[in-house]
Order: sequence, then structure tokens, then C-alpha cells
Amino acid sequence: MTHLALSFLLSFALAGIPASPVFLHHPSQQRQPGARQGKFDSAKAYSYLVKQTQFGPRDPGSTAHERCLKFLREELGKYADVVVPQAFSYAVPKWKRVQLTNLLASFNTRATNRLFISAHWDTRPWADQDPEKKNWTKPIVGANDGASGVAIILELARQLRQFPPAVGVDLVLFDGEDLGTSGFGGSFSIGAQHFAKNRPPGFNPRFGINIDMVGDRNLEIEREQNSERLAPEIQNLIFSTARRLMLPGFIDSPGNEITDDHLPLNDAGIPTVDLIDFKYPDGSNKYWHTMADTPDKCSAESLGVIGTLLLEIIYTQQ
Ligand code: 1BN
Ligand code: ZN
Repeated sequence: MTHLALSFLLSFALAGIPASPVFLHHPSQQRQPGARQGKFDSAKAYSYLVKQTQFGPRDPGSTAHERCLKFLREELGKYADVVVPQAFSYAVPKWKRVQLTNLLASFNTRATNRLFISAHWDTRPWADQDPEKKNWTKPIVGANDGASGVAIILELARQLRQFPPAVGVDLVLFDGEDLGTSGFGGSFSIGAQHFAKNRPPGFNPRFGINIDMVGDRNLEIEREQNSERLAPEIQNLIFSTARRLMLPGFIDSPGNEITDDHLPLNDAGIPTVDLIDFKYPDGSNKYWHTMADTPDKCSAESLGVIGTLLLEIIYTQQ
């Protein structure tokens, strides 16, 4: 066990949080030392998106939430050097107390030069933007708002296993992103808030990229405005890389200002950008927080665009 992995474990144990990380032996022949970096497999990522939606809505407190967590832990455990769950409970105002779990999957744990990529894995318990009032209390399946970012992260994990990066990479899956009430920014991003306030001592990345709602078939990524203010250099790195790779779906102009999981990390001093397409499927944003957020509104190609960008950024860091 590496020193860093040990310190992760110790930190969780000392914090009184049950630490039961997944350690697996990875045969070295799985690695391909000759090649510098792999090609992001868009079809594999899309299959990860569908797999999550097949559990059903993954709202905290549901059986599907529990089952999906087990799947995510096991899948990340196949590829990462170490996977550490961070479990805690949270009383949702005017609802119920729920058990939440963030997952931290680390690669190249010895490297001190690190970056992180994150996404939320929970889905919203209430389709409160649905045109039908009867759906406002039903949970959403969250193909785009939930599964899309996680799908990309799982495929990144697979690639990072095969092609070890020069820098350290932490993949973080946040829980409890979507338990909030519109107009009350602090009521969202509960998992990211908890993580930022209870950072494992080994978690000290130079910067981060959070991905959310990145599966829309009609991909339109603009410069999210909080990121522009809080992490301009990382935002520029993203848009210059997208331009260099001639990736479709990147629109280099000001976008919305979004309250998302990047804010607590920026508050903790880690410059973090939110990559989000808040025009789902267009400026009407009519599928957001509705029963219509299903896999048919997403595409493998969109996941591929974001995955390709992230691989390029990871493998061009020294
Ligand atoms: C993103 C996806 N968010 C929720 N689901 C964050 C958000 C919160 C965006 C409030 C707009 C308003
Ligand atoms: Zn949402």
C-alpha cells in the first residue's frame, strides 16, 4: 500500500468514518507501456450511462441509489489504485434524513502534481420542472443530469488503468448534488460541500474539472460564469484544447452562471471549472428536472467529445 493510500485510510478512520476501500491486484499485462494514451471509447461510456439508468432513479434513500453505489464502487475498484468511500448522513429540509456517500478513486497516488475530475452520481428526487404537475413529486431517471458525467468518469478510469498518466488523477463522484430548492444555492451540492470541508489530507490537486449534464445529443458547452471568475486559467485551458482538437459542441462565449459542485471546491482554494450544457436540449432547457431526462435524449458522441477533451488535458499535464 502506498504512503498516500495509507494516509487516505487513516484520515477517514481518524474522522470516525468507516473506511472500507476496495483494493484489487491489477495484473501488469493489462497495461500498455508503449502507448502514451488511449482513445476514449464513446460506446463503452454510453453503455455505462444506460447501465446506471437501468437501476431506476438513483435518489438518496432509494434501493436503486444503494445498488448503484455498489456498482460504482466495484467498477472503479477494477481500475483505480485505491477507492475510498466517504459516507455521512444529511437531513433534507422538509423531507427526510438520507445516507450519502462520495467516492474518491485515485490514480498514480505517489504523484504530488495532481488534478481531479468530478461528477455527481445521485439523481433528483423530484421532477419539479416537469410540465405535468402529477410528476413534481416523482424522482427523475437522470440520464443526462447524473448518469452522463459518471459514465465519462468510469470510461476515464478504464483508460487511466491501461495508460498510466504522468500526473496524479483523482476521480470524485459526489452524492447529494440534486437535493436542493431552486433559489437556495446552498441547498444543492451537499456531497461536494461535505467533501470540501472534510478533505482527505492526501487530496491536494492543483485544479479540477466538474462535469454535469454533458450527455445531451445536442451538445452546447459555453463558458460557465462562476468558473470564468474563479478558475479562468483552467477555463482557458479547456476552450483552447477544444479548439485545438476541433471538438464540436464547444461554443467559446459566456454561458449561464450555475450553482454546482465546483463552488465548494473553489471555496476550499482549488480552482475548479464546471463543464455543463444547461441548454437541454436547447435554450428552452425543457428536459431539465423532468421525466423526459432519459437516455434517448443523450448520445455516445457527446460523451465522446467530453471524454476526449479530458483525456487530452490529463495526458498533456506534466
Ligand atoms: C445542475 C444540475 N444543477 C442541478 N442539476 C445545479 C443547479 C441548481 C442549476 C440550481 C441551476 C439551478
Ligand atoms: Zn439536477
